[in-house]
Amino acid sequence: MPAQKIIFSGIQPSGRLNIGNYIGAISQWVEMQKNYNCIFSVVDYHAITVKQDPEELRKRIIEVTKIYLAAGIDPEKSVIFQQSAIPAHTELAWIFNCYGTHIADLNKMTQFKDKSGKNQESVSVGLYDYPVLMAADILLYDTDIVPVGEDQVQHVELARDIARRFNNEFGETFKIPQSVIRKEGARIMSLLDPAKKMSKSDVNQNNCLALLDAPEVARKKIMRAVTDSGSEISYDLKNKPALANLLTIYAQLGNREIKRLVKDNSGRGYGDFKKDLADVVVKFLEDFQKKYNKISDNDVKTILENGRQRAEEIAQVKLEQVRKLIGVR
Ligand code: AQP
Repeated sequence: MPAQKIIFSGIQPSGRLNIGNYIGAISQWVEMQKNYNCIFSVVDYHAITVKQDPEELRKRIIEVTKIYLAAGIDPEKSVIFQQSAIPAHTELAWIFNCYGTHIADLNKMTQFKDKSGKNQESVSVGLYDYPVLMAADILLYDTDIVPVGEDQVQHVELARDIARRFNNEFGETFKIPQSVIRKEGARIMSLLDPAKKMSKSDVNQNNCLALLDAPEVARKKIMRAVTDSGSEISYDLKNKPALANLLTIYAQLGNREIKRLVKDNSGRGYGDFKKDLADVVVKFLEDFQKKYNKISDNDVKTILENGRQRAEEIAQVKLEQVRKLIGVR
C-alpha cells in the first residue's frame, strides 16, 4: 500500500480566530485527517512578525490549540504542536534565507505589501521574511499538501520555488508541496467591506465573526453586515459581493448548497435572509463553543508536548541532512 500523503498547515495566534480561518483552513483540515497524515502547528513565531503583547500571546497559543481541538482535529490521529517549541523551523528558515530565496521573491509578496502598507521601511524584517519561515515549516516535514485559504497560496508557491532551487543545488532533498484551497469559502470577506478579507487581527472586530464571539454578539454583527443595492437574493460575485459573501458563510456553516439557498430565498428580502443566516451562525457558534469550553489548559499542555515530540523527531532528521549538505556538519 502506498504511504499516506503528508498534510501540513498552521495558524498564527495573532488575534481572535474567525469563521474565515475556520471555513478557509481548519474545516478542510478536519476532513483531511481521514485520508492523510496530518501535522498542524500553532505558528507563534509568525505571530511576532507584528507586535504582540506577551501575556496575550501566551493566552492565544492555548486558545488556538483549543480551537483546533473543538473544530475536530483529533490529537490521536494528527500531530498538533507549537512552532517555537521546535527550533529546527527557525534554523531551516535561516538556511533558506541564504540558499533558495531571492530578494525579488519577497518583494513580490502581496501579503507583505498589504500588511506593511505605507510603512514598508519601518515594519520588522520578520514581516518581510515571514514567507521563508513558512517555507521551512512546510518543507521540514516532506509535506505533500498544504490546505490554506486563498491569501496563503502565494506563500506556498514560494516554498515550492525554494525547494526546487535547493534540490537543484544539492540534489533531491525536499518534496515539492502543493496548496489546496476550498472551491467555495477560500476567501471570506469582511462583514462591513466586501472588498476586504476577513482578518483575525482587524482592529474593527465588527468586520469579523470570531469563533469565540458570544452568539448574540454574532447575531448583531450579521444583522449589521452590509448588503448590496437591489433587493433580490442572488449569487453574483461581481455585482453583489456582500450578499455573495453572506451566502457563502450560510452555505459553509449551515451545510447547504448556494444554488439551493438562492432558490429557497427567491422573493424574500435581505432582512429575512439575514435573520435566517444569524440563526445558522448562532447555532454553529453555540455547538462549537460547547466543545471548546470542555477542553482544559492542562489537556492543551499535554497535547502540545506530545505533538512536539512527534514533530521534532521528523524535523531533526531533515535538518541534520540539510546541515550536512551545506557543509556545517
Ligand atoms: N478571510 C479568510 N477566508 C478564508 N481563509 C482565510 N484564512 C485567513 N483569513 C481567511 C486562512 O486561515 C489561515 C490563517 O493563516 P495565518 O494565521 O497564517 O494568517 P493569515 O492568512 O494572515 O490570516 P488572518 O486571519 O488574516 O490573520 P492576520 O490578521 O493575523 O494576518 C490560512 O490558511 C489563511 O489562508
